[in-house]
Amino acid sequence: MIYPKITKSRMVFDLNGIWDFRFLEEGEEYGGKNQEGEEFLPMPVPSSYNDIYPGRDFADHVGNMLYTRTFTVTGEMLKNRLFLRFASVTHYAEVWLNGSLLGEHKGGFLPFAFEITKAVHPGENDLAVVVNNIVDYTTLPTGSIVRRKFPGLEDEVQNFPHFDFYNYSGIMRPVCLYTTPSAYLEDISVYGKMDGSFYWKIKERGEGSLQIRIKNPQGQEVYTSEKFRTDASGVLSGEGRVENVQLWDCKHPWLYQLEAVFAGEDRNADVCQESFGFREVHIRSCRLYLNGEPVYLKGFGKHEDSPVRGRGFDLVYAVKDIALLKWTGANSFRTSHYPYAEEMLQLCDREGILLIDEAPAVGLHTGFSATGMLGGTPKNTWETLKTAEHHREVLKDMVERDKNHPSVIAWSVANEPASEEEGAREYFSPLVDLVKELDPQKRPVTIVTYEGSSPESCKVAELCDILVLNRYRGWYDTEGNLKGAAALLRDELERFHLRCPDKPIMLGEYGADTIAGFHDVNARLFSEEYQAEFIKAYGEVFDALPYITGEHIWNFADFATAENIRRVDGNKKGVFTRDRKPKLAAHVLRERWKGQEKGQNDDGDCSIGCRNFKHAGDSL
Ligand code: GCB
Repeated sequence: MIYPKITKSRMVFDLNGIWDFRFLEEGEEYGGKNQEGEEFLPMPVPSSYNDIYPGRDFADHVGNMLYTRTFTVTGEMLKNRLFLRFASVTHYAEVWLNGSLLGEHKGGFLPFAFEITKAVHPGENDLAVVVNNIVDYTTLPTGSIVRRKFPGLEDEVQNFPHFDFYNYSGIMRPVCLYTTPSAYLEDISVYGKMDGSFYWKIKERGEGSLQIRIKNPQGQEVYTSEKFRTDASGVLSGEGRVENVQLWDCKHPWLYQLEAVFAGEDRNADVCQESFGFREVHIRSCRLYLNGEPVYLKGFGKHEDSPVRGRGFDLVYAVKDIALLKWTGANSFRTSHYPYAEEMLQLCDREGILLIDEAPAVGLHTGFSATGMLGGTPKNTWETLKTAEHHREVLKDMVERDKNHPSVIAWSVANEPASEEEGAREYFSPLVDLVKELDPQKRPVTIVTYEGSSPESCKVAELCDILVLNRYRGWYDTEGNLKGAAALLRDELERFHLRCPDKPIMLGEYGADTIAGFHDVNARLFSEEYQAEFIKAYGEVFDALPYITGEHIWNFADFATAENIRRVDGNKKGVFTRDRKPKLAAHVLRERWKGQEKGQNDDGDCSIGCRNFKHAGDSL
């Protein structure tokens, strides 16, 4: 899917702003028409709707809500094809245009578009979106609906998310209209290798001729061709090579641009540009390599989360987060637990940040307790869940959307599923194969696993190219005893290494809830000192084990969760507070990560080979 950008042939019109908003009652159908006397509230788009107005009933509404607005179409716009695009609507959208149903979309974190050329007229047009925020055993992420009875009261419907982040919803990412000529480019796929060779594929609609141009990071044209192959399904492809290639890495994230010019029979050419990098990701002998150099991943699990806007996309927070990430000396993060906004990935391409791009598949575990926490033993998860088909769809859409980003160095198919249960391998094996088949670059694929899935019980380790483990020794168990926690951690990592001696292993999550400003000389639970000591204790284990290829701390910043007695005003495992102020741990990490940088490279290269792999090599 091509990101909407103004080009020589395309216009883009922003539909962000204040929309009209109201809840639909249980059982109320929208039907394409506003009713007399309906009252609407102003609602900013993009944003999560939840925290905009006071009231628990408001924030925790379960079911449908209605967003409406009008927009004007000009005669000039209708000389082209016109599309309506949503970057995400969480979790389900039914889109109505001028009283008729245009289409629907399931899945809250990936874009979708409809051609509306024939459905609009010059002048004002009515747009309405019915949004549903229910999570259950058919959605990703998952959840459960519970109807509770209270004496003397009406039944109450509650929706329990099976995940530890607030179920923010609404139109949370930008909405726009864009135009294309009648014959147009539908998708561009492109990547480059270290030797300067590059490969592209284009899906187009309509007959026409194609020209490909490549510009180097300095804007000079370095390649042009009109030659291509056409396969049976009409996909055009080709390859080429540029001389003196400037590789993409964390220190020098050089971006090239492919320009495709597709001229239809009316000679009205569609022109689109796509950024890409020349870089290679490999795994060899339990190490991850970027452009042939071992890379150690330093960073965080994150969330798209900030005060007031919830999960609503916010460029200010996106840029600030990358700045803070770099300030700590981090080089990477995981888009836990859903694909992030496209603009964030573009920023990471530009800033040289490495990403593990995660599907919104969290909560695939029937042992979740009503508070959304992993509280029980999973039972028949893989017979109970009805997510397999939707999981395929979101993986397809995620790879389709994000394939060209050089910052994406690996895919995560799911977070903390019941991977120790019978049926897990059968569920995941076709999904991992699907990602590999769809990804033109064949990047590493992982399934992020939790403590219940041990080296002895995990059913999916062999499916993963890299083992990404979430561990909370010293927090959810062995709490307060960091020596014991470190010993348990090390023992488990050794057992995983014995089982999969050739696979790199990294910690995808480890962390401790920490109340900013809460101090204790004895490093007690919840104090800033405990979080700092926790990070140091884990760091010592990693440094002693050569096959450890990365450390992602949970979490970059404090974030909102569903209310429950294990959370005080949200999840406080942030190294930064929710408003991005550093806790003590931020300084500790900065010292650790920036220190490694100095030890390794005098010129301050934080990207590659941050850990000393000399001894690691000896032991392999
Ligand atoms: C996990 C989950 C993450 C939670 C975290 C926690 O294992 O992957 O979503 O927020 O633990 O803080 O408990």
